[in-house]
Amino acid sequence: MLNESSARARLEENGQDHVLRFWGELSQTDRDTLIAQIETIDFRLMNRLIHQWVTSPPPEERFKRIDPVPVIPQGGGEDAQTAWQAGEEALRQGRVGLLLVAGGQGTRLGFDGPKGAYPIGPITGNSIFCYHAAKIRNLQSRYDCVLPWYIMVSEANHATTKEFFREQDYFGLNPKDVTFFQQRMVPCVDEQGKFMLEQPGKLAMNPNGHGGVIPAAMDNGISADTQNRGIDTLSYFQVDNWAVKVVDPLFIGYHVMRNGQMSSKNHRKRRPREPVGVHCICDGVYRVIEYTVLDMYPQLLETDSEGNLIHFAGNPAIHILDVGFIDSLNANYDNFPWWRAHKKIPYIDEKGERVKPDEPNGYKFETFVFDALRFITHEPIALEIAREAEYTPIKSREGDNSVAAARESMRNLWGGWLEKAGVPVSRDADGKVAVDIEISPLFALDEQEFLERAKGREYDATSGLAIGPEGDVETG
Ligand code: UD2
Repeated sequence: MLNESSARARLEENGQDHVLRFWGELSQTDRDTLIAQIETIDFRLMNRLIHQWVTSPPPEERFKRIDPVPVIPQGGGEDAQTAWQAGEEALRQGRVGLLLVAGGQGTRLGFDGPKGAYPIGPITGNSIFCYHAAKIRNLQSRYDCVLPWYIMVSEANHATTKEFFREQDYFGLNPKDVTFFQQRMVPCVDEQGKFMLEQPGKLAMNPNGHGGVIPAAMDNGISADTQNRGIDTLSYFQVDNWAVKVVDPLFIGYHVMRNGQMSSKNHRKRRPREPVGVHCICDGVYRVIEYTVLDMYPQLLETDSEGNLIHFAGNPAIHILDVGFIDSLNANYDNFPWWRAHKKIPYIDEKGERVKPDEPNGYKFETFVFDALRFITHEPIALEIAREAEYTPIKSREGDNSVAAARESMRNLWGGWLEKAGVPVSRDADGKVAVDIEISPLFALDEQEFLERAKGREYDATSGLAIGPEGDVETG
């Protein structure tokens, strides 16, 4: 453990000793907190990031060629059935685990709590975590396997996320198979590359991005746990995607059949500037180009003679990671790319006053999991998905990726299943489902399962309908 003088020396050496400017006024608890924060800082990394991204002109990448990533079509190619069987076999053998990233701050949604606790079900009020868990339970019984669920959280939501699971009795999952682990934090810096104080005795820090899942999996023994359980394949998804197939046998099958290191799903972008990354091959290297920098690569916005986007492969952030590949990435994590985001960061000024800036005043540094794709050495595996059935993220209050948009998408999907089963469903003049619908993933994960299980049952979706785990009608 650092003490005051060693912490001061370390800060002085790195030109950051201003953060101790209120030391004389701090309580012992605040002093301990500050020292503990300083102890976690990788100064070599921070000096590199400040040099690369703040004090010298930020690095700029240009590519000679950007090619679309080769994509396996929706539903799979000619070998779809073989892939499906290989995926099911891997599941039955217990080779598959789940890796969820849920450490983000969810600022855009404006929800006070972990994003996964958002009551997404319009009738039942069930949370996104509850939906993910119900899918896991269904798959565990379908394949008679355990799907250990590794959930990455951050300092800000670790305790609240765990408490939410405890309160909800782990949604019926075995707590031994649910592991929360915390990602690392990195200091925010001002426009001169100086660390910032969030309080007189606390540094402003942010989670190190979802790419932080790689060192965090190592730091927290996740990699070792998977090995003990005989798991070599991790299905990766983001907490905010309500529709996600937490595990997809077809996708797993392609991954294992082709000895994948990291595989990805992608969906057809709805418009050139949709806020999702684009999967592509840049000068021979598999990359995802983030939507925030699309203007640097105008070819990614081009369409063909029929108006279709050439680079259509949007990134819903659904991957499969081989455990050995995570270990090798971690061993070379020094080479993993970092990014900066220019943000409004509240801070304590020299006089000890708290300032809430109106304009961006500093930088947050992050790593992105999709950058791991750069390190794959085998042929990339990218599978196209139907967006409506697999990608309904909730990111903001309004627009494409809002709660309202996700609910609309899901009721249209579920409404379609109901109609196939002969159930009347209210639709509006545009043909969209006009009432709230929910179907518990414990009752049916997909249309086929729904049609089988709904046989002989009477439903009516003319005024809203929630079907519970046993097929009973729930009122919320
Ligand atoms: C991400 C992708 C974007 C697109 C989109 C799909 C980035 C930079 N871009 O955009 O290309 O694929 O997702 O939905 O990711 N998280 C952590 N720790 C962190 C930061 C985030 O666990 O330090 C989690 C967060 O809880 C969420 C996910 O990562 O589950 C994505 O974070 P986001 O919503 O901030 O990413 P977004 O929408 O900018």
